[in-house]
Amino acid sequence: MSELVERLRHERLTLTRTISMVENGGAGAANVLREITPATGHARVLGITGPPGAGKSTLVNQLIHFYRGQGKQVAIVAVDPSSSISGGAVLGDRIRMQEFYGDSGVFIRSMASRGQVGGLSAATNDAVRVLDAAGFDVVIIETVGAGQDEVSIARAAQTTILVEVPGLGDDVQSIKAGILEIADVLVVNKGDVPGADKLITYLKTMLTYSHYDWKPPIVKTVAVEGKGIDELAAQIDKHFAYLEQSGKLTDRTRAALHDELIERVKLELAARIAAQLNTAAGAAMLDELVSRELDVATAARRLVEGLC
Ligand SMILES: Nc1nc2c(ncn2[C@@H]2O[C@H](COP(=O)(O)OP(=O)(O)OP(=O)(O)O)[C@@H](O)[C@H]2O)c(=O)[nH]1
Ligand SMILES: [Mg+2]
Repeated sequence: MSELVERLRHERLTLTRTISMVENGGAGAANVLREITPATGHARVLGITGPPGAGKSTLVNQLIHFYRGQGKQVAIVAVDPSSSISGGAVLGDRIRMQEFYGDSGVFIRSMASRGQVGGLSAATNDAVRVLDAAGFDVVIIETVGAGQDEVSIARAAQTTILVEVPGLGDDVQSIKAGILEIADVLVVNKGDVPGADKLITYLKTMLTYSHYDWKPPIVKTVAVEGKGIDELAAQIDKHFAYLEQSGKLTDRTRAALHDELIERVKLELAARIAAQLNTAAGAAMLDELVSRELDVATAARRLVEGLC
C-alpha cells in the first residue's frame, strides 16, 4: 500500500487536502490518481438524485445511520451544480455534519460547480476515488435536480436512487422525461403526504414501458421518521447482486470509464488548443478565418493534428 493511501486511511486532514487537490486538477491531481487507483474499486458507490426539497439529505442521513449500524464506514459527496462554493460545509450540510460530529466512520464533503477546472463530474469521480482508496465501504453521491450534470454524475454510481415526491403539481409534468431511465431504485419519499400512492401507481405504469431487464423497484419512504429505510437498503443490495450476477457491473464500469475518458480528452484538448490560439500563430490563424482565406472546419482539423 502506498504511503499516501496509508495516510488517507488514518489522517482526516490528508483526506480533505487530497480531495481538494483532485478537485483542482492538473499535475497534482494526476499524481494523486496514479498513486491511489490501485487501492480503489472496493467501495459501494451509490448515487441519490431528485428535485429540490424531495428529502434527499434526510434520506441520506438515514442511510448513514443504517450503514453505521452495520459497522460500515460511510462517505458523502454532496454535489450542488448551481452552487459556487466548494469545501467542507455548505448546502445546509453543516447541520448534518454536526449530527455526525465525532464519528470518524462518517465523512461529508460538499462540491460545487465553480472552481472545478476539469468539470464537476470529473471532480466528483475523482473525489469518490479518493474516498474509495481511503477505505470507505459506502460512498454516497447526492445531487440536486435532474439535469445533464446529474445524469453524468449518476454514471459514477453503481446504483442510482431517484427520489420523487407527491405534491409537486401534475405528476406527469413534474418528472422530467428520460430521468426515470437513470433510476435503478425509485423512492417515493414523503409517504405521509397525500398523493404518495397515486404517484407510485403512476410510476409503475411508466416503468411498464421500460426495456431493461432490471425493473427498478419502487420504495415508499418517510425519511423524517426513518420509515422504509431497511427496505431501501435491501433493494440497493438486490440491485448490486443483480449487477454482479449478470456481469453488468463490469459492463457498467467500462461504459462509465469510456464516457469519462472522452469527456476528459475533450477538456484536455480544449485547454491545449486554447493555449495554442493564444500565440502569434493562433492570431494569424484567426486573421485568416476573419478574411475568409480559411474555413473553420479546416482550421479545427489543423489545430488538432498539430497536437499529435
Ligand atoms: N412530510 C415529510 N417531510 C419530509 C420527509 N422527508 C424530508 N422531509 C422534509 O422536507 C424538507 C426537505 O428535506 P431535505 O432532506 O433537505 O431535502 P433535499 O432533497 O435534500 O433538499 P435540497 O438539498 O434542498 O434539494 C425538510 O423540511 C424535511 O424535513 C418525509 O418523509 N415527509
Ligand atoms: Mg439536500
